[in-house]
Amino acid sequence: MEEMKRQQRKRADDIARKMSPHLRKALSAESRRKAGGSGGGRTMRILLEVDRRPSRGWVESLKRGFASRGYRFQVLRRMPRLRLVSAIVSIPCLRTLCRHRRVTRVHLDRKVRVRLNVATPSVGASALQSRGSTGKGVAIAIIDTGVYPHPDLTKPVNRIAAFRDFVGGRTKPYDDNGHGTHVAGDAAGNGFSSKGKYRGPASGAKLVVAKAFDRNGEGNSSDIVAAIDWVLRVRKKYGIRVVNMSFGLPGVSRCSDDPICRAAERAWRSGLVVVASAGNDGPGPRTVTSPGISPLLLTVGAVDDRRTVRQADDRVAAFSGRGPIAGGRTKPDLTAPGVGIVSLRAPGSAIDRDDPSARVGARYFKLTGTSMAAPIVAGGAAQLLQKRPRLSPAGVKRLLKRGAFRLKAPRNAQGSGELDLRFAVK
Ligand SMILES: [Ca+2]
Repeated sequence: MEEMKRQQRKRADDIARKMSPHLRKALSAESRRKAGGSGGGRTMRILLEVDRRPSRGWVESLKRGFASRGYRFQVLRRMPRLRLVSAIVSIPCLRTLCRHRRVTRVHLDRKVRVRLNVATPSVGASALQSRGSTGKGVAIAIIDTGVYPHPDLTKPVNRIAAFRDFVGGRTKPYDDNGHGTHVAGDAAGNGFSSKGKYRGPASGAKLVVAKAFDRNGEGNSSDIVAAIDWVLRVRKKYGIRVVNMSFGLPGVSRCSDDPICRAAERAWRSGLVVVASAGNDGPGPRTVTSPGISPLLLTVGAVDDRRTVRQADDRVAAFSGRGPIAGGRTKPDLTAPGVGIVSLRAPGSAIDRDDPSARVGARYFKLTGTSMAAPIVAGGAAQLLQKRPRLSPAGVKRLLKRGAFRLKAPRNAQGSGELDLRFAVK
């Protein structure tokens, strides 16, 4: 009797240990609902971490095993490079999965949002001037709401090297939200439509765009990790060195609780500079969103440049996510302009319709948020990598931090300071 109880406890512990906190929460909410009398036979969208590359054969045998027990187990995607499988499962199946020896962790497939702050009233924000190198020969991957084929990206030559749609499966570049187009321009717009006035730092870089967020700026974790898996697959083909992630989940304290954060770290370790926004939940402490909470990644907060070229008067924006992160480590790593940033407009997109007052002429659009600051740093990283192609991600991070302009602000607000690429011009 005692032995049986002990075994039961151990099994329960095993299940609890492998479930991420959000999945545990969702499951207990589910059992409360059941107790209330509604439902039964409910399913959940999950992400499974396994201890090695999930082969097609292994996934098939898992499916057959569950089918024979009458469990629901519908595989959505298999991501071999990230050792992840996304699926829809019934609750009993979920518990059985947690006991599987090759399953190391099970996450809820959460909704993630690209996060915008309110657009500022029309003020003349200065775009970054190109400082010599333009990121030529380097490709930046952008995981976002897509990209509108704006002339500043497609003329005089088309620099959108690849586009993949994880939301609607379309093959030609589009952006029904507008966020991703702005982000692409923040990093790599060439000012074609403005005689060079509104130009991102990497105005000669190529772009590889994965659409993982829908018209409302909302994405499934499973689509985002699938996008990261794709970037890893095509990185050699397109020369990808930098990945931009202008999105984040609030309230995650450990990277191991968020499969996106884990996947981003894997991309970093495989040699890609992953730039993540700090999020717009400041100014309180511990407000950096995931994957920005990863100690490994290059996490970027936003400053208000106060419409002057000099950096001495710049201030960390109130909304910019602040550190520290778990273990008391400092975050963000850097800051960059993120208030009233003029970049590319995607005509007819959701944000374009929502706020016509943010339009700047016919081709540009003004937005505010750490979402804008991160790609400016991603563009800067591409410029640096053009000059010094042998730099590792850690090397890029170290140099950008060392060269940053120190503001009068705490480390957990500005990181090492505001991006300043002057050191690389010499
Ligand atoms: Ca300034």
